[in-house]
Order: sequence, then structure tokens, then C-alpha cells
Amino acid sequence: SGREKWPKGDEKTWKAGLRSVDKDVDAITKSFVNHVQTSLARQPYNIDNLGGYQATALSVRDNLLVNWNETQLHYTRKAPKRAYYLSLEFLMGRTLDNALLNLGLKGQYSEGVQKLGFSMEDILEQERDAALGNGGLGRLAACYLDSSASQELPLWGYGLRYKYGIFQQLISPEGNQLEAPDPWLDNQNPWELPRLDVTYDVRFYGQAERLSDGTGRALWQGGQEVLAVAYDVMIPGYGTKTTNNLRLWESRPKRGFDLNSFNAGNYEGAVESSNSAAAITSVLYPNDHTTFGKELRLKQQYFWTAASLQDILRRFKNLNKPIQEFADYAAIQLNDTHPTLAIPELMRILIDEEDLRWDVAWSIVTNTFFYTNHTVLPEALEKWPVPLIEHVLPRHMQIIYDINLFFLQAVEKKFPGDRDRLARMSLIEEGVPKQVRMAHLACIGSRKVNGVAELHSELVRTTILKDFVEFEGISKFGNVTNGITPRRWLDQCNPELSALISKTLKLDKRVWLKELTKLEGLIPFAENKAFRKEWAAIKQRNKERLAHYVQTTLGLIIRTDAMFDVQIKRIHEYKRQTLNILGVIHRYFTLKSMTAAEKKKVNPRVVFFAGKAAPAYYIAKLTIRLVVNVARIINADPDTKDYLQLYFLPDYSVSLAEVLIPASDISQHISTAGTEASGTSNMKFCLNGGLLLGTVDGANIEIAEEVGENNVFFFGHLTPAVEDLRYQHLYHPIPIEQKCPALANVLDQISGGAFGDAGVYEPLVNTIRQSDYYLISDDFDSYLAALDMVDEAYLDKEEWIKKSIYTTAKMGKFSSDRAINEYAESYWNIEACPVLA
Ligand code: 7GP
Repeated sequence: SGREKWPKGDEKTWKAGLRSVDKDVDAITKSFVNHVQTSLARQPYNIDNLGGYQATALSVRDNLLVNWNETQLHYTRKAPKRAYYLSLEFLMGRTLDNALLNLGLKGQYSEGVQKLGFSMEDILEQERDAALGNGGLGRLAACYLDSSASQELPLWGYGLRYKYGIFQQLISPEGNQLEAPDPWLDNQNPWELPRLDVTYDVRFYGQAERLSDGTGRALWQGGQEVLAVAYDVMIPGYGTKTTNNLRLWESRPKRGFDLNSFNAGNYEGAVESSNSAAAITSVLYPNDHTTFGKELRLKQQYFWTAASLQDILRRFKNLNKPIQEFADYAAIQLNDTHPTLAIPELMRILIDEEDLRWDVAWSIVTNTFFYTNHTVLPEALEKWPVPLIEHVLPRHMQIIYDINLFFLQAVEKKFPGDRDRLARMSLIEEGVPKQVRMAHLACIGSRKVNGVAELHSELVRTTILKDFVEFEGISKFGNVTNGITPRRWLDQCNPELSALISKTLKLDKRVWLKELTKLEGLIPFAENKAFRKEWAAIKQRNKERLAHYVQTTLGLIIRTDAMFDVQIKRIHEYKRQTLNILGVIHRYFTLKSMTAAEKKKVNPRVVFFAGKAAPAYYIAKLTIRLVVNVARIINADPDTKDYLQLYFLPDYSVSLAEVLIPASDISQHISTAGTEASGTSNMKFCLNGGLLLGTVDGANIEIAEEVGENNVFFFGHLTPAVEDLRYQHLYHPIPIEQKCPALANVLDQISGGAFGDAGVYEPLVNTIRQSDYYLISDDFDSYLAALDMVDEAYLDKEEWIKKSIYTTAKMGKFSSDRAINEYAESYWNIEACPVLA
């Protein structure tokens, strides 16, 4: 209203003290020096780059906080419907560069730090990645935060503040992956605000007793109580004041340690319970695409959903609306099934604490939640043992049983007598022990369900949730194709290309970076020779930047006059890094059999791999070992080293991706058809003018739809063939020698010890020789043919550059702005709530 009473003291005095965003270089250097002197308590004559980074970050943080405060106040006053993105993972990477670019202050800050004797580049390099995620799912969450703020949508993220993020990957001399902890908070984290005033209690274990008053309520008492403390991370929008919030919870013991045991001399016992509380948020689980049923992981999931829901409800209650209107003010997005306990938790609150009737509560719940599935791989579909949930969350187990009872009654009514269907759809899977199927719970507890690319969403509808589509109707099951933020994944990681695009389109980047389909304006320039030259020169400089990075970090010299061929992602059998490395081995032996004259015609290639394997994933770790050892042999072979080089870059991260992606000519996205839900790095490579070599899977298909099939390199069997091929492998196997001699030859070389350690690789080789579940033997020949086509296309440099330009130009669809707007409009029903400058 603007006529509110000033709450405390004198309004004028307050307002005189409020700071605004620094805009000029003088204000920036002043704030930098100020932070050196006070926040860091250091002297100008002994401050190093790390100190320079810290002072810059603290100064930028002050500016972010101005906008953050204004945004939050604005939301409170306007009271719009809000969206909440619940994700166990946010793979943010570095913050400083992104914050500077989004604030539009990079130029001023660069000038300022230079005046003080620093270079912005050195300062940026000091920051550690915030790596609170495993891979695609976590990075998607980070891109969506950037887009929600940029689109001025009132959205908050909720996650956990892990003390240790994804492990650091080391490679032993034998080529084995070793895992070291990632103590990312050791240097302090200027990007978070501890909110010691925002805390909630979360209960575990204890007893749940149903009350006999006919209300269906229960009393849940006893057990362990843990404190959730909020840490807020500012999420600046691009070219807008809107600065959203990511709230991460840390677990702490509710009251220090138990004084009784402490006084009784049982120090260990006293400290133990406080340790067990702190353990909940101590480490990110490093598995993607597998679930383990570990108690601590269940506690993480409940701790996070319970704290987040209490926080969301408290905010809603400040509006003084009846609880029945909750879903008109809050949409909660479940990022995969990890936060599914929010469904029975909200039921518990509404019934046991708010005294609502079951069906009233259920209708609120099913209007509040939305569920996104990120994989159809069976081993990744979460299931929790009933006895474990009964033990850790006794009241929730009762509620899940009740939900199941009402649900199965409704199914029985619609499909009378169909017992198989009831068994298939039940929330409880029979067996020893019984298990709760979280995807089923997430599905029936949500307003809508979606997959992350067209093909994947169709597979969700026709395979894992088929029965649910038949029961609930198809309109509940949609698709939102993933996206990536062009701010980080073009402007920030490839500044030269970004500048060339602005110059060519005659548009300020603030326009096209928010309306990415404007890139189509580049198409006519593909025919312009001078433009192509500039385009290619930038790719070349990006290769040199990568080579420089590899030389300074690993001490390896990489040639930059070759084609750069990149596959970077989690190491997993379904992603088929094996297909790639077997292809490299094939190329190596082909080269070795060539005459000098023949070799002269060969297009030199540098092949890069990077990615982490889950620590317990034996076959994935063997794949890394094979790549490292093949690299050792190939790179040292004088016969071939001018034509083929191979590198496994350790410790893949967001920051490493930012250097690799702009340098790539071709990137590989070669999952068995139907297994990669979407993929998002495919979009990043193409946005940076790299061409795509891939299978007809996930978002590759939609990329090809945009850029045209003649501009991507597709190969391999299609999704509908996969099931039959697997069946054949099991029941009518054809010997590999007969089916695919090229592959048989490569496998024999490995088994014969060509890359050392004969025998070590047998378990890996046997996965292919035996059931070959991921269809390496079926796709190998067409993969080699596709690689040849890539080589041939690359020989015509001008044509290749045209394809590259065209690819970038057609990537507008894959902006995460488009994706987040689809969620806002068709799922959450929220609107932009712009903060006026
Ligand atoms: C990934 C999918 O594998 C990838 O295809 C997709 O692009 C990404 O999510 C974002 O939607 N899934 C995971 O990272 C994951 O851990 C298991 O899924 C829950």
C-alpha cells in the first residue's frame, strides 16, 4: 500500500542507512577495500588471489542482498501463488561469474579489481564449485533456478546443505577411480546466509497411536528430534531485480548433547546423539540411477521434506487464509521421487494437526504436488522397505497404508475383479520385505506428472505408469522437454561467441539471451564467408583455452589442430562409454594397419572422456580403467599419435564442462535407445556450435527436429526394437564373431592384454559377450559408420562450419526459460511477479 506504518524507530533514519546496488567502479573498489579491511581483516600488502576472490564475492553478495531483500518483501506484499522446487540436488557450480553477468556488473568489477592489482580471471579461478548434485537431475534444478529468477517467477528452491558434495575423483596410477571427500565449505561460503532464526523440529522414530475419537487422527510421539536450520542462497535473475531464494537445510542436534549422560560420565553416549543429528546433512549420496534403501538416506529425504513443508505452511499462514485454500497459493514440484514423503507428511499435518477430514486433506494434497520423472531405468525407481519406514516414520507408514486402501478401492470400482491390476498398481510391492513404490505414491498424490523429453514422456505413459494412465486419464500425464540456461551455457562459458552473436544480430545480448529463438537470425550468415571465418576462429581459440587448461592442471600437451570429440557425463552402462572406447580401439588398430600414405588422408582426432562412476559401480569403474589404459598405449604409439589422441580428464565438474563444451567439434550422446530420459549436455554442446553424434533417444530427437537430420549424426537401433533384441540375446544368441566381427576383434585385443592387465577387463568384456543388455553388439557397426560420416563431413571445413552455425541458430527451443514457463503456465498456474527497478 505504501502507507504502512514504519515498524521500528524513525523511518528517515532507517532509509538513510539503506544501501543500493553499486553501479560505478569507485563504489565497487571502495566496497572491495572495505571488505578486505573489515570482513577479512587483512592488509593490502599481503592479500593474495584467494583474498581477492573473497573480497569481490562479499562485495557482490552485498549487491545481491539488496535485490534479494526487495524481492522477498515484494512477494510478501503481493502474496502471489508461489512455486516450490524440491530437489535433493542442486548442482550450482561456481557463483561469482554468473552473479556478475546477471547483475550486469562484470565490466565494472573487472575494471575495479584491476585497479587494485588483480585480474578478474585469476579471481574467478579461486572459487570452488558448489557440487551438491550427481549429474543431470541436479544441474537441471540449477538451470531452472536461474530461469525462474530471470522470468521473474515467484519460485523458491528447497534442498539440503550437504557438508560434503559429490566426491572428488582421483585416478590412481593403474587407472582406478579413487574417491576423496569434497570439503567445499572449508574456505567459507560467501554465497549463503545462515538463518539461525529460521529453524524447525523434525521427528524420527517413536510411536504413532491412532486416536479412538473417530476422526482418523493419530498421535506421534517420542523418538529423536532434530533441528533443521535454514541457509539461504541468493538466485539473481538475468537483467532483472528479481533475486529468488534457494533454501538449504542443515541438521543439528536439538539440544547440544544429552546433559544426563554427560554428567554421568558417558561422554561418548552424549556426543553420539548429537553426531547422529549432524550426520543427516553431512554428505550427498553419490549414486545416480540406483537406490539403496539406506536408513540415513531415508532420514535425509524426510528431514528435508518435513522442514520445507513447515516453512511453506508458515508462509501460507501469514496470509491468514483458510487452510482449504492452500493449493491456490502453493505449487510444490517434486524433482523425481526423492521428496515423495512430502505427500504423506502433508496428509499428516492436515489431519493430525489441522483437524481436516481425510478427503478434504487428500484433495488439498493432490492439488498441491507435481511430479517429474527423470528416468525409466528399473533400478532407479525408488522403493523403501516397509519395515524401515515403519521404524523411522511410523505415522507415515499408517498414512501410506490408508492412501493405498482408498486408492485400491477406487481401482477395484473402475476395473472390477482385475486382481493383477491391483497388484501392479498397489503402493506396496509384495515380497520379503514388502516395499513402498515411491513412483506410484508420487503419481497418485500429484496434480500432474511429466517426463523430460517427448520420447521419455511417452515411455512413462506406456510403460512404468501405463496402468495409471488407464485409471486416471491421459491428461494428467504431460511432457516438459528439459532446457538449459543460455546465460551460463553460452554467454558465461563462451564469451567470444556471445559477443559475435550480439554483433551479428545487432542485438544487445540482454535481448537474445532471454529470447533465445532470436538466434535464428544467424542462419543467413552461414553463407557469409567472413562470418564463418570468425565463427571458426572462436572455436579454435576455445580449443586452445582447453589445451591450456589441461596443460596447467594435468601437465599434458594436447594438439589443437585436430577434431575435438567429447563424451562427458556420469559413467554408466546405459550411456555406453564402452561403445565409445571400443570405437577408439577399433580406430587405433585400423590406423596401425594403414600405410603412411593412407594415414595422410586421416582426419586427426582428439577424444576426451570425463565423468564420475558411483563408488560401488564396479563395471563403470572398470570402464574408466580401460579408457585410462587405452590412452596410455595410444598416446605413446609413434605409429598413431599424430592421428589419434585420447584423454580421460579426472574430476568432471560444472566448471570443467564450461571449458570443454565450447571447445568441442563433435560430442557423443549414444545411450541405448529409450534409456536416456532427455540429456541436457547435448543441448549445451549444440548451443555452442558443436555437432551431435547420437542415438535416436531422449532430447537428441528433438534437437534433430530443430536442426534437421542432415545436421546431426544418428545411428543405432530404435526404441521399439530394444526389447526384442534383448530377448534374442537371451534366447537365440548369435556368437559375436559372427554378428559383429569388428567388435569381436576389439574385444579379443582387450582380452589378449593389448592394454595391459589381461584378465582385469574380463568382467566388463563379458557383459558384452554375454547378455549385452545395452546392445553394444547390435549398434557397433552402425556406430562405426556414423563415425566415418563424421570424418567425411569434417573434411569439408566450410560445410562443417555452416552446420555448426545452423545448429546454434536452431537451439532456441532448449532454453530453460521456455521450460520453466511451461511449468509455470501448464502445471503450477503461477504468474510473473516483477520487482520494479
Ligand atoms: C537424469 C536423466 O538421466 C537425464 O537424461 C536427464 O536429462 C536429467 O535427469 C534431467 O532431467 N536423471 C538423473 O540424473 C537421475 O539421477 C535418477 O535420475 C533419479
